[in-house]
Amino acid sequence: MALQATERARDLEAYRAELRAAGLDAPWAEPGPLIRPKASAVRARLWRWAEIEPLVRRSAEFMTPGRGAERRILRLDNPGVPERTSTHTISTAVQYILPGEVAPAHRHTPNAVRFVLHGHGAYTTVEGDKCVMDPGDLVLTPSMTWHDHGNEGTEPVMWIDGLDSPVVRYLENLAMDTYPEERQPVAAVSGVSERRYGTPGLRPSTVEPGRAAGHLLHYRWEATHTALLRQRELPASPYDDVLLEYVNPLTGRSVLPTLGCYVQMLRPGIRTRSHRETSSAVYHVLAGAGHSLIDGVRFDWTPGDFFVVPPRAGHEHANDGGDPAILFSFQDVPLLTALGLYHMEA
Ligand code: GTQ
Ligand code: FE2
Repeated sequence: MALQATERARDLEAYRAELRAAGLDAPWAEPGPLIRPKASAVRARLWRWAEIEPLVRRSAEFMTPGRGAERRILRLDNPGVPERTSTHTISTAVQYILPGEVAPAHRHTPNAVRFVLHGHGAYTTVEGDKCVMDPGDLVLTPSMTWHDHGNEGTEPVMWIDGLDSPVVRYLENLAMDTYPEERQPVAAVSGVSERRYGTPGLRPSTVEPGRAAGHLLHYRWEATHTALLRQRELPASPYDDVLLEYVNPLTGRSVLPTLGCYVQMLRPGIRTRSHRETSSAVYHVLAGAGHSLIDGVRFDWTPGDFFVVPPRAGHEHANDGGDPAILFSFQDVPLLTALGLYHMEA
């Protein structure tokens, strides 16, 4: 009997060696279930603006954007996530550009978004459409659209970049091109996408050709802020209070196929109900003071701070001040939704 068992084990070993040589694998030969749940590598964490800001300013001593040195950025590095991104699907960075500087034109497969934090006078040109940006503005650079930035003002400008590069890398399609010149040509009129698509309730009957076609590229803070304030007295979500998603006005869908952008207002005294989502999020505090509980760990935040909510982590937010708290966020909800994997539970 014992001999038979040893013989069988020896035969199995030999069989498995043959499988390996044939490029095959028999998962039933290992103990445990076929589909093994994997814990998230993403950790809940907070980055303090008081710590980030001086380090961003100092980066100018060591790096100047130009040809071959594309962007002066510092990434929010999540310990545990390979490739130094803020969640497994979202790369977040703070970009810094001084008066007179140009971040040269390029294009790449990842979709990107920027949200301006400080300073006036910078622009992003997207496929020839020059978007002059002010604090609180959101500007899209969809996949493979040519884009360059510059600061034509008198003060340094800082913004947040959000990219779906971890997803594109996973899909093994990371690629980029540099434009033959520092800047791409600019259309005779600026803000073309806003002129075409920027009036709520009115849709143009023709869509221009090109990679940026059908996209509103520039969402201004004034409109965003007004939209939040106008809902101050309306019923809102028990989980997020007044939460707005930036959408493509032509389709009503997320601004980018993988990455959603959101802004929310936690009214004074609000403490939201806890929930879990299959998606992950990177939050940035625009105004107010409060805290979030993420899987039971308390993170106190003030303006400029960033924090990450990993997939399936329970999270709730509280406004601890007397003024509205405003949070901006990048979330991979559209990606999970497209895959039929977006779920939320209280
Ligand atoms: O501004 O074009 O944070 O290409 C990372 C890659 C910003 C940009 C980033 C980029 C950019
Ligand atoms: Fe870029």
